[in-house]
Amino acid sequence: MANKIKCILTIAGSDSGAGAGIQSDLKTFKNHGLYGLTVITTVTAQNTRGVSTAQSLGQGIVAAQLGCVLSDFKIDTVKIGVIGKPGNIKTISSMLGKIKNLKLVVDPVVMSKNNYLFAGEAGLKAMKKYLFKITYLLTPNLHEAQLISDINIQDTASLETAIKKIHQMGCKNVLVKGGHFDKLPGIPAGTDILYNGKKFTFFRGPFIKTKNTHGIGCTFSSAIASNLALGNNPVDSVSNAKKYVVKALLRNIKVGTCYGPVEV
Ligand code: PXL
Repeated sequence: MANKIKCILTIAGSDSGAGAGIQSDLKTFKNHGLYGLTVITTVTAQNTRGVSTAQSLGQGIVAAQLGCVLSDFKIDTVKIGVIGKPGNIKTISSMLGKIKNLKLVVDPVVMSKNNYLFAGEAGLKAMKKYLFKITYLLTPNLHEAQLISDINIQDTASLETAIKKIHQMGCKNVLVKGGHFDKLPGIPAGTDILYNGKKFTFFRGPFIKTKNTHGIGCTFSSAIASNLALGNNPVDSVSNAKKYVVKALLRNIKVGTCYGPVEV
């Protein structure tokens, strides 16, 4: 008898430094006992110092990868990171839209730590038009929440208004990650905020001071997706994923010369 294993898919960019994107997603899936599948949208040339350059793949090869995965493996949970060409978004959304009870986690990555732009205005516009409608859980950071909502977030009240506005764009759950909340009065850094259309849940956690944070956003959202794939609800999924990320931050591995990756 063959052993069964649950599948999960990431649609994202490749990081040659293996700290973020496809590589971090696969490690996270493996650590959750899942079989990870990949659709690569963009190839980045990067190391711990940052992204040097990147090339997005054409819509044909992206759609072909997704077609091969969906036609052979049983998938109900998908994580999306860097999406590449804005034209990909419509195709990916319509292909994923056919999956019944899809649990789709979208990390709306706009730029890398060293300001390499992954999604410009056209990308954000396409996400709003096609992707958010089928998104189960969106994981923007403070900067991305501001860009998506077009609200200048300065305090708890404006943050809550922005989250509600993003929720109205169709995402069933919105989680704003608190890595940048040291710049926001009223909310302790290290707090993440989830909104499900009815209530806000605050996840408090330690704010760990380390330089080695590369890939933290990817790891957090793929740990959430892994928990959803395992059947946990959104609140438990975020809570478990937060513990996973804290464990990785505390491990604080040192590879490369600059911002080392977050890895359990
Ligand atoms: O952390 C955002 C991110 C996502 N995906 C890829 C990246 C980065 C940041 O550098 O390179 C491929």
